[in-house]
Amino acid sequence: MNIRNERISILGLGAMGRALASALLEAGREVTVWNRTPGKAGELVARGAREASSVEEAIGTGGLTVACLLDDVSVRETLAPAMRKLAGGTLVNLTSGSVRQARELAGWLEGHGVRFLAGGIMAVPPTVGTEGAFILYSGARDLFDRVAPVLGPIGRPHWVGEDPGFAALYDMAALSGMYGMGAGADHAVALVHAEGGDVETFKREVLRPWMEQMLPITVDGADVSESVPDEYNPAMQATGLQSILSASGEAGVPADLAGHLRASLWRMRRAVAAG
Ligand code: FVH
Repeated sequence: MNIRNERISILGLGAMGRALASALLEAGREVTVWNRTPGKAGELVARGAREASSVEEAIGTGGLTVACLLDDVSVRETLAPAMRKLAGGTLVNLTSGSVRQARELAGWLEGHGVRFLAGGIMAVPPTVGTEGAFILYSGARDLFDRVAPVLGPIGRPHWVGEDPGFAALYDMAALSGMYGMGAGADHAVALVHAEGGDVETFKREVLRPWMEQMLPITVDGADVSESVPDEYNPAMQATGLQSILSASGEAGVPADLAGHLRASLWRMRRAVAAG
């Protein structure tokens, strides 16, 4: 069989599971779907997917099993009764979780004779299968090489190492960056809204170009040490953040994020003062 035509079973038809199934069907893959609560497969079945009435039935269609469920607990609960069926097969877990959970899941599955690849989805449901989407994978390289062309249609496959915890590690770290950026953008918009500014004009003409200008500098400059670059004046930065706090207070907008950033800058100032 052409590897690209390997059958794929998807466990979980939440927003993400449905987007994955849709992208795979679009690419002509043979897809079987299962969801704990029935009734979510209608549109996918109309487009050619097969709906399984149990996890065992979904796994039993052969090929690759992909889990995209709420969390690690739901993955364990879903797979546990079906482990005998899964033995000798391959599971790709695209459910978000922690590094330890991924490593323990790998051990549990491998103990039952299941080959395992951990994943992290760098996309949201509407961007699955689009040019920018990519999927982090970690686990055995030979397994990644087999799986990558099969699951390629959901997003560019990117292997991050043999350690099954690494996909989760990079996933969580990247999400942390995204949430920080998102919280900053939300706070910016809340400020403009509270003081009577035109939010849409502000987003288009100020926030977006400003964040686009700063994004590469922010990512390249991210640092785990408390060292301070020569051109960076922590006293000025801390004073600037105090101005954001003041502006937030005047507008009646909570400023927890700016407060945390100011605390971090004061740590830097102390580090500089201590030599
Ligand atoms: N949606 C997103 O933007 C993000 C993007 C990055 C990756 N995440 C992760 O993807 C996993 C699934 O997310 P989702 O968006 O599909 O989530 P929901 O729409 O809430 O669907 C949850 C599915 O999980 C099933 N489920 C929940 N608990 C159990 C359980 N104990 N046993 C079996 N299945 C369970 C649920 O089934 P049901 O409620 O319909 O019966 C849904 O199929 C997730 O890890 C994100 O962090 C998405």
